[in-house]
Amino acid sequence: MPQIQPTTDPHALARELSGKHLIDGSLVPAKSGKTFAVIYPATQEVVGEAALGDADDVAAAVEAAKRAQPAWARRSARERGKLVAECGRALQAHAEELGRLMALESGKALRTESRVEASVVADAFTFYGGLGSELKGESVPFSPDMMTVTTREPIGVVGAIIPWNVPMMLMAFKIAPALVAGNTVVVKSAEEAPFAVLRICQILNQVLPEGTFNMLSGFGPECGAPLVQHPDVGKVSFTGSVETGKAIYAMASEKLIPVTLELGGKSPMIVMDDADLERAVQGAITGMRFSRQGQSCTASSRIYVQDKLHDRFLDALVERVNKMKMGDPLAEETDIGSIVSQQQYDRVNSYIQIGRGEAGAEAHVCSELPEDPRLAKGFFVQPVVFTGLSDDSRLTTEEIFGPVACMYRFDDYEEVIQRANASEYGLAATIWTTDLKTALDATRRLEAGFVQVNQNLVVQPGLSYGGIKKSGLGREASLEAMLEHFTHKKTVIMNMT
Ligand code: TXE
Repeated sequence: MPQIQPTTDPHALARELSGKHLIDGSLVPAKSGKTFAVIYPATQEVVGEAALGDADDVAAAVEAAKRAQPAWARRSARERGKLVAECGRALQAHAEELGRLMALESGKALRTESRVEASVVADAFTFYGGLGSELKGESVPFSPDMMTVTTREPIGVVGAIIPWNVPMMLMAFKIAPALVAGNTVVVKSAEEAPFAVLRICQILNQVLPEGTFNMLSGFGPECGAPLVQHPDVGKVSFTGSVETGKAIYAMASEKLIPVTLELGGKSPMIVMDDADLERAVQGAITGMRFSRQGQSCTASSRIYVQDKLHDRFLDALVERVNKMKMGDPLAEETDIGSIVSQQQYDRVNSYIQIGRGEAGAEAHVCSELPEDPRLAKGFFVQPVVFTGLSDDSRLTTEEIFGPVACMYRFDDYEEVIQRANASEYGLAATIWTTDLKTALDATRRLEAGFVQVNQNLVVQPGLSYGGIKKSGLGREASLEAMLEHFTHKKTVIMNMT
């Protein structure tokens, strides 16, 4: 396989990757020959055509993965790990190109978002590559005449379905552990952002054996559903909406296969009166992922600020967000890029309209829309901080997935814990306080899979990540994720008598 060279022109790369799946080590067109358009959401210009996958393409990709799996599983876990770590190094060499391609197809700003995502991807491969020797079992002292041990076995072919908001990172958190564990993989990319992940596959393809890793582009019902339903797919890992997660869970239940579901959130951020104001405001900006137009499942979209600090916090937040520059996602000076698609743009705007119409609610609109006429058709939404929303407002209860922060005033700690937990979701939560006792109590009582005190770190390789309640099932990004979600445990009993 000739080594592919990094390029800095994302437009040329999108054209080069157009019309292709990656199956069995080769870039191939869809069996139907059909494609669909991919746009630059900052301008709506068509940047390429992705292969339109369907059940026939799924069949070919799963067959390739199934054929490759036994030989891959026969390699030692450490050897698989070494190859996965080598993928990490290759991806690092392509990080800039991947960041640029991501900015082009998703509208996420290059400097603040897309480039950062590309480096986490390389990091995830490096992290999991080092975990080969952790695929170990236990010895159980069951009887003096018997040797009783458990081993970790690969599941077989894993199906991964990814969304468009951080597709490269979410793909890495699925496929790197799956591969180290001895599985082979078929990924379906998100229709909005198929090229950067396809480029990653091309890079992996230089290192990994043919068929271990396959990628299809296409739409959910036509390409995602057949992948979940395919009889040879033994596990599905999905990130996306609650509705689609439920549909995938139902399909998987027909086959009785395990699933991991990461389904978004409505994460609370609690700011106590004694918090460090500066840090908390910065935490709200990072936590809301304004730089990604709020398109984050962990977004701190419900911000509860205690009475005494409330007004100062609001002023400081609005002032800071006002300083963020919205503009061309590919330009270095841009802090905030565009929303990913017309559909998401309409959806976010409809929530803003609902909020504006709510009695007592006030919208504090921040930052400026880009003036550049080239971006006139782009899906840019000005960040909004709402105050005065009711606890049962749709903006309080539903995931908006846009740059819309909802801020609430509270007086009493017990009251705010209840309000924070009064959500169908349970992905992330943060508390900001200088009182250790309050901090510790909150970490115990907040209903979320990921709780942080005085910080808002993004997902990192090594830290288990996932939600409770409607935020999903299972964990990602950690050693536990590899062991629990990409292997099955086998008990082996040897009678020595
Ligand atoms: O999600 P979908 P969409 C939330 C967020 C967003 C909303 C809608 O609130 O506004 O979901 O986004 C594939 N069988 N999140 O419509 O439909 C689809 O092709 C198999 C939160 O983009 O869930 C894509 O690859 N697959 C989230 C993936 O599922 C199917 C990230 C996600 O699409 C399918 C994204 C089917 N029947 C959106 N239907 C997070 N947790 O971070 C669709 N897909």
